[in-house]
Amino acid sequence: MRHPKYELYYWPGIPGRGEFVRLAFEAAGVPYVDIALQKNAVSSMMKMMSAARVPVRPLAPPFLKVGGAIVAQTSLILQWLGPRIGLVARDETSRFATQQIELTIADFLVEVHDVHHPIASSLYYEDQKRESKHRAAIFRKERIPKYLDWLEGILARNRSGWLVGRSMSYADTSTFQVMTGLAYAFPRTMRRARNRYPHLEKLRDRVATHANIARYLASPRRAEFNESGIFRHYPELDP
Ligand SMILES: N[C@@H](CCC(=O)N[C@@H](CS)C(=O)NCC(=O)O)C(=O)O
Repeated sequence: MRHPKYELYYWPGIPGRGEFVRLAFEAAGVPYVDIALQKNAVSSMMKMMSAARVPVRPLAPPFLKVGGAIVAQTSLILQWLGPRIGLVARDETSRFATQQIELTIADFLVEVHDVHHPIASSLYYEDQKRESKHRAAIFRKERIPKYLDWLEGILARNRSGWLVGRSMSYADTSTFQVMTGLAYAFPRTMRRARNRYPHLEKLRDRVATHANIARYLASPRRAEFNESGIFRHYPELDP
């Protein structure tokens, strides 16, 4: 199948929200140009955001450029891309269900980010540590179970082992990224909760061992978690 040239614009050096789009391309085995891996990635991205000849320019990365069109917003990028790269079911009900999960994951990502930046993204973590600690305690106790119990319940009801329908979708690759990100940022919390999410753990392993994803994870293209991204490991936030 012939594909257009897909160019993914995102910050270099962090997985962030860009990784959710990368995982979709990698799972589908569809080639894409990762601008974050190129020289002058940030200036190319900034230029595209401020000067693209499109009626609606992106407010923030990630965004995808395909010919003269630009699609921003992670969930929308995946919704747009899913059918084009064969990473979502064909029927409308399943497509909406997949996107419902993706939008919910997007909500969760905001909360994950706000654990280490509860006051403002423009301030350093060090300047909001006290508030972070307070927020992290509630996040660990209430918010992780809220979202993961919900995902676990979907998997428990769908006998295929995937979140929607009978094959892997972008909701599965995104859930994989959430589970690995949480294990990186909150290893102690996640270890303690291990028995609570058997279906999610199985899904994470199933995605990780999918041939295309396994190849990607072992490649230098995989963006590793670090303390500049959304999922950050600060031991004091995961006692
Ligand atoms: N809702 C958007 C959020 C995009 C977003 O927050 N991007 C971050 C990086 S992951 C960013 O660069 N934000 C800059 C800003 O908000 O000023 C999405 O899901 O794509």
